[in-house]
Amino acid sequence: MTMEAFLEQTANVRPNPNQLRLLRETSFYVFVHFSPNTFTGLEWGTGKEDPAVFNPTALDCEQWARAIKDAGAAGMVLTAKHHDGFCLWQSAYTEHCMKNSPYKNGKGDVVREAADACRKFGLKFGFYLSPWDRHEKTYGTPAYNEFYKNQLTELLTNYGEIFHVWFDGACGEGENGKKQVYDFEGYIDLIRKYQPKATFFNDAGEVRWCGNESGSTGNAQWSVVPHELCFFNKEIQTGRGPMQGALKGIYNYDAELGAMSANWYSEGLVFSPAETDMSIRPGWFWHPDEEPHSLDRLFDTYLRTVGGNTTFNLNVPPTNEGLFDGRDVKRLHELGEKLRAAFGKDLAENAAVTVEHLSPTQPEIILRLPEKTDLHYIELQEDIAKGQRVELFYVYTEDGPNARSVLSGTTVGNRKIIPVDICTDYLKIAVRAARGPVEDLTVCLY
Ligand code: FUL
Repeated sequence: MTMEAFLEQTANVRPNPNQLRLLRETSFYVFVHFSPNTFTGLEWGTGKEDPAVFNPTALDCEQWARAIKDAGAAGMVLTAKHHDGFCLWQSAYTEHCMKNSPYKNGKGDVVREAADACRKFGLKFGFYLSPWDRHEKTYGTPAYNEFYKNQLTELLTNYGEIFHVWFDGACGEGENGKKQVYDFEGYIDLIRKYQPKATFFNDAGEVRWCGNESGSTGNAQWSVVPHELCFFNKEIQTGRGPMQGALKGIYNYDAELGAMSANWYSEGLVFSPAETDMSIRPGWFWHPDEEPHSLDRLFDTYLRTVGGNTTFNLNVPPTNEGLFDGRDVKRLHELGEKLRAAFGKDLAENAAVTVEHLSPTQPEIILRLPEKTDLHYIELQEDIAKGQRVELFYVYTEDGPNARSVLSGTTVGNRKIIPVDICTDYLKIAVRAARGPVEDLTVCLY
């Protein structure tokens, strides 16, 4: 294939409807890590925990949902089973589950309570089901894949609509010293069958891992990446790159995937947006002496993730009572307040906007405000339904041939939020390089 033909195909790699919905409607959601670890203080349970340790005395999933809503997040992803193998629902396939917890005399179902609370508060509900299971005896044998699929089916069929399924890539040894070969393709087929509107997360998934757990994101966040890095995306949307599929030395956990100079070597490109997952505290599970991160850190992470063309999955771990810790509830409230204050009113609505094209790949969007205005954020959005194209843009606050740009950026994608400190009545966003025609670049100002 010629470089021209490949570039044109690259410009047209598009999200499927589920990916599009996730990016547009649910780009910020809350992870909830809850398991026997909450009671034993561990981060990775051994699988030998007595189910009786799981005994929340004041469980209130509506309290979680209220706090999630307050933060401005749109969904919840609950750890239905973590690596220790304990299931937060009444699984027919294991005794290592709520059947043997004292909670509601063995009749409790935390997945049900969390799903119901989400519906009541208008949140989407999803779950994490750890493939690595340190309790289950069949782990490490083909029978385990059947066991896992049975559990996955229970979760996919009994709890209403699921928006997101989280497949942890962790693969440790089981009791028998064996590692499992996960049948991810079989797992994904079940999602397609029972929850056709759900996205799934995996290191190499339809929603891919950003490569770290600290909330860091690359400067150029591409959702269009080589298939060999995100091979659980079925549909390759281009032909083979002109350099004949010779991509080497880049892995799916590396930052800044998707640069064109590497894409030429790929076996074909897929649409696979990154998810940034991090915890509000140092651990994924609740530990009484840990404190939530500062508001500044969380807000900054939001800007870099949701405002950096990734989704943001912020973990908030319930306490051993079964409540979000008051310190976390406060922080979530502060985050919501700060987001509402920052992005409540789009000042671009008052501007006269004109668009000029130096060429189809080089539009200039000019905004004239009625008076000099303090700007704190410039937000750009490509119409991601049509693909991700912008590679380089400049921002000017003056007109004329001698004007110098005040800042520059690379990719835009679904949403690019750029913190600024500018007082101006004139702003020009000038795209200088793109993979194809840029027709629908939206600018919001805050
Ligand atoms: C990792 C796990 O090992 C951690 O415990 C946590 O669940 C994190 C989200 O994923 O792979």
